[in-house]
Amino acid sequence: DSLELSEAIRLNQVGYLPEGAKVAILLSEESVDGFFVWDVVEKAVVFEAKAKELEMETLSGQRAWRLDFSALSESGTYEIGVPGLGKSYPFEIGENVFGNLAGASLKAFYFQRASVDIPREFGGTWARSMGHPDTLVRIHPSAASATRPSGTLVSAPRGWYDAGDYNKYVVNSGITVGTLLSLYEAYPAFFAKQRLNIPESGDGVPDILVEIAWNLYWMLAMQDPMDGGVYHKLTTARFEGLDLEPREAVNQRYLVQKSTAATLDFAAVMAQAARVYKAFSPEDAIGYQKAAEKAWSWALEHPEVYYRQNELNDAFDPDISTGAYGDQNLDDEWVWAAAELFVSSHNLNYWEVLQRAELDYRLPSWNQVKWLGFYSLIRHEKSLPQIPAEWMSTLKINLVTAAKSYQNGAQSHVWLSPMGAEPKDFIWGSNAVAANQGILLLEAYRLNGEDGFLQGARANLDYILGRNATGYSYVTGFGSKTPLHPHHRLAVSRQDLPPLPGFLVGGPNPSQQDGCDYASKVPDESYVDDACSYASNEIAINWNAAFAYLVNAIQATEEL
Ligand code: G3I
Ligand code: 9MR
Repeated sequence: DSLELSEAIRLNQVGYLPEGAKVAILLSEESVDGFFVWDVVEKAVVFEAKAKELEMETLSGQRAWRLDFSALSESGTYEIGVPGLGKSYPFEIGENVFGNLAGASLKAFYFQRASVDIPREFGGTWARSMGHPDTLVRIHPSAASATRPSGTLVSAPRGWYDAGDYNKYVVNSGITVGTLLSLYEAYPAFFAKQRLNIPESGDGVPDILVEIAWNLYWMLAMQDPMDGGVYHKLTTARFEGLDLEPREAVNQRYLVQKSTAATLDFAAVMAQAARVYKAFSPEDAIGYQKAAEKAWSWALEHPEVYYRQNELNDAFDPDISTGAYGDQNLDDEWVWAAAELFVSSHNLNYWEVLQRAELDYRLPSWNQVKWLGFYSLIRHEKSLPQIPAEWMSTLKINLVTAAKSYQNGAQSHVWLSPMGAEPKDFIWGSNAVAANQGILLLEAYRLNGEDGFLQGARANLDYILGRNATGYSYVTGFGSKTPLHPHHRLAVSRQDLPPLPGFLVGGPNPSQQDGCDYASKVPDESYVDDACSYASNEIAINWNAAFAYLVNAIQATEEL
């Protein structure tokens, strides 16, 4: 009880579910004997065990010890104590330990809404005035067409801000919405009950779907009604100042060039939305399906319209310097769109495209969306008798094999999570790599019920929430040591408030493209909680979607 706090004890700062693995990692060059778990409320030691030295060292060469208290399953609030060394941050054990976090990870999307006030009733401390009505968006010369010449004003309101910036990008919106719709499709019973306290709540539609519809409304307006092509993004020419509130960020916004990537991602999302919303708003569902088919037709006619921002700037004014999301390989976008359209329509034309696809596993990211489509095929397998059993079984074997290899990776390094086994995991947005690995493991668990896959997914949640090389719980507002200065305009412009809660920051990224002042270059330590750092400390909707999937699915699985 009299021990001082020690940051050398790394653990999930939110907590652990009652059954299953509960492990903390202690960094210590000195030999460690035992540890204990202290019940903060009862003021009593409730568990004692030996620390076990790990064979591996951290990437920066520190000695590490495994503190395993899996046998403790009683609900409560605890701290870990190591005699002579210190105590951990507090954490909980309980059946609903991730319930609030699961909700907050989705409520975060509400805070990202463009074109609307966030009133106190729903935003609490983070109430704010609306910004970006987006009713007078200008057609950029790169997007000019006969019916919409350069300078034409188009209305494309609502949607979510992409990230720390205020722009809206179709490609990144695509994977975000696809991930969230799949989360709903995988665990509908859980979402029938979950409440997010958002304005349109309570009319029989699950809140997660209500929130997603806010973004679908905007996405529909990104399609040119004349030809079905989809504009790549809605953006200011340059990023707005970092300290501007939405209402103060008033530079002209543009619709920029149509692209095949945006159009295919749009087709995928709209096709998935068509089947998901059918039961709740049949008219919207019909509109989504039509939009998807129209987009697909445009893509067939324009299969190679890439978004290349430098070339665009050579040809048109004003120059555009905001997020590019410029993907130069669209094989995976075709597969994703074809898969979602096939699941929703059963039209064999789409199956022909799928048939030609390579079935190798690829971890999803904004520029690699193939397995969003394959997860959907697997999820809907029973309603797709047209697919040959052998093809389907190869797909599932590839999924399980990939999951197995991530699961094995967890034994190879100090943090005992699938995340971090490979240095290549540490890219811009590495925390979303962890989340997407977790999603894969959960998909594998759904396929064959092997407990190791579920434990692997949970280990990545442990990693994200504090059992890692920096000791941060990487989600704003959840945990004891958590980002206070995210690269998030909504937060930077309101220094009087704590950062908005429920946001996953990008995480360790040794490329350090922002040139900020990092304390370490070691891949898993290369993170700085400074608003300067867009390469390690920004927030983004695609990352939050993957995280929301992970934490909601883990909580949902516990409640099944
Ligand atoms: O594709 C190459 C790969 O071949 C190479 O091996 C690897 C080595 O690092 O780099 C890969 O390219 C990276 C690319 O992402 C794809 O992963 C680039 O280095 C990296 O700089 C790039 O980062 C992207 C970043 O924008 C800069 O363009 C992030 O993924 C992306 O999440 C981020 O998105 C931004 C938006 O542009 C603007 N809004 C905020 C958002 C989040 O930061
Ligand atoms: O705020 C921008 C962030 O959303 C992007 O991810 C990042 C990389 O494209 O760029 C940030 O904007 C910075 C710009 O690139 C360079 N000048 C400083 C800007 C931050 O205020």
